[in-house]
Amino acid sequence: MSNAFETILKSKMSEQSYRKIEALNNPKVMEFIGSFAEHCDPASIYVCGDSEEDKQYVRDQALSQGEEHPMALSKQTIHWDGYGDQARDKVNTKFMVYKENLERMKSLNSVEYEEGLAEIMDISKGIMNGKDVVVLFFSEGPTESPFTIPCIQMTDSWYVAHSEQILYRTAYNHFLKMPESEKDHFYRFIHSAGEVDERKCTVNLDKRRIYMDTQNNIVYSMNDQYAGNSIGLKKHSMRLAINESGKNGWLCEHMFVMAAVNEEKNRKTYFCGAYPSACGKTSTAMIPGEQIVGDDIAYFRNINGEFRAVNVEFGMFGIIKDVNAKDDPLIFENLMKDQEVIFSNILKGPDGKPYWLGMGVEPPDEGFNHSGEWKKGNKDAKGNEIDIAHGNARYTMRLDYLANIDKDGFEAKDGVMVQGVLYGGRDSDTTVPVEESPDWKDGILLKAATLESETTSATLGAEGVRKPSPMANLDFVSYPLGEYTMNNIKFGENVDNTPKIFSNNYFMRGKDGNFITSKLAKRVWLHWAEGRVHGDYEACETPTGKIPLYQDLKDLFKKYLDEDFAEDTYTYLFTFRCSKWIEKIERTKTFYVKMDANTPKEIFEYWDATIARIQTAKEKYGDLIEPGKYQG
Ligand code: SPV
Ligand code: MN
Repeated sequence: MSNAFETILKSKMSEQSYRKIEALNNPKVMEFIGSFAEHCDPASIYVCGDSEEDKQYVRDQALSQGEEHPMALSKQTIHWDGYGDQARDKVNTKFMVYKENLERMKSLNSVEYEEGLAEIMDISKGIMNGKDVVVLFFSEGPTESPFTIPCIQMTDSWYVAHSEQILYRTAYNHFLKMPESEKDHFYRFIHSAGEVDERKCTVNLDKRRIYMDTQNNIVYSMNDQYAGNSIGLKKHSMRLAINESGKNGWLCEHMFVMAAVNEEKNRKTYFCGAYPSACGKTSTAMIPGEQIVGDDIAYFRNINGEFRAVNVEFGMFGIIKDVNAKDDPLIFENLMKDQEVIFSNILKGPDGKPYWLGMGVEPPDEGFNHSGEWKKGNKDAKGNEIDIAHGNARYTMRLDYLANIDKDGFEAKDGVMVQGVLYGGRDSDTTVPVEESPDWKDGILLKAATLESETTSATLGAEGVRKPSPMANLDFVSYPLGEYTMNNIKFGENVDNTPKIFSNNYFMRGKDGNFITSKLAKRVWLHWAEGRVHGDYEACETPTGKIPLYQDLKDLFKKYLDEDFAEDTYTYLFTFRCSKWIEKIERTKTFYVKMDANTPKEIFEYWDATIARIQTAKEKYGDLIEPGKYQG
């Protein structure tokens, strides 16, 4: 195949690499790689296939280029992002939007298309100068499945490449086999860490830009390394997929996928769940005794009338803070083994071992961390003492190392059939620990759209402030929120086996301000939901759904936790709080008006009707309605 980029690509690639892309016989792939080879001007380009040899080459490069460092255990490595590049940059992450769509997208962080393109092309011109670049092929979801979205990543960061090889399925062979009719459909990600210092950290953070073009399925990420900013396959791809799914009748959600295991009844029930950050998402997916399929991103498709889901990813990019032998034994144990893990932004001690916050192990007084050479008491430029590790420090690890992986679900090309969807917020005084929605639409509008998270002492600013977090997906929803909410409703209503929706709240506080139940109680709420899916339990009505009966929870607490669950604790936890609920719905209405003035009227009408129903209940039963009292 002769092509316009043959000369430049041959000048930067080995014969073997060139042959690999030539074999794909895909002009759009050539054009993508060729045009950025010209524009970003790297010294060399390596084309990475699916072989173990290629994967090893990427690992070796990450170490030899100095982006990762060895640890005492030979298969583990550590990477540090720059001191100012430790989390997602929300300000400089923008949608590039055609003029005619600007009005529709105005509540999302957007830049006019031509203006954004000119800026990003200016920033990226020659940015890879002198660098060795790698091109990789991946799949979102299992390869060669109804869920597959093929992706190409071109990056000058071997840490990014290495992370993606752990987190996603490689798909060079999938690209090789793509039929002619599908050859145009893949996502493109171009990334550069830009100029780096002697620690191999990005220097020009003021020029950090993450620009998304959902109209052409391409994302440009420049001058960053933190994986949430740099990795195309994770949150960038997610925004493209949310946009595409919205047009085509499927869904991309910020959700875990897991199986609740009922040994007594010999059954496995799949749940998906969305929780804003720090509200229990990973710990729910990892409840001891259950099985995990994925912890962050799910695609939903209607396959022959069934609601089916896949975990988009192959690994996990998990928060490492507070992972310790007591609270997260399964993850902790894997982080202590000699197997492939990339630690990021934690301390490498003089003994070559990893140390992080909340590890439950006494850390040394010196070593290397995200600030460089570190000694206890060191201060940063602002005079703040530098901790041993960053609060958003992470581990990157394959999911199938975990003993609790659901192997069948993890590999299933058609995904798993979902029977329950959980939405959980952080709420000290309004919602009950578990409540079932009367139907799907109600679940989306009252459980998913109303999700909120309260600020904690761990975040800056005032404590107890409620932040709206519809579907826990707000950072990634790439078209207007009202439309997205309607698409959620339609998807669930169009399948034959519509799952039940449940809300969760693990954070209700008692009159003394303390949490009422232990972290382990999650398992009880999950198993009540599991039982409801199969018709095992009766429930009592509230103005917003159905809650457990005391005796069933008492039995579940005994069975799963060997705890005696007191009836007055039940009554307190499951009391329906009328005024608080009305306030919550009012806050949601205000937020939707702000986010999407075109939110369909039927959504507001539904919320208003709910408020009226709660108001009537309040007049009849009082502001606080104890479980069992409400009769409609
Ligand atoms: C999240 O913030 O939701 C994450 C981590 O999963 S990041 O990759 O930064 O998005
Ligand atoms: Mn996430």
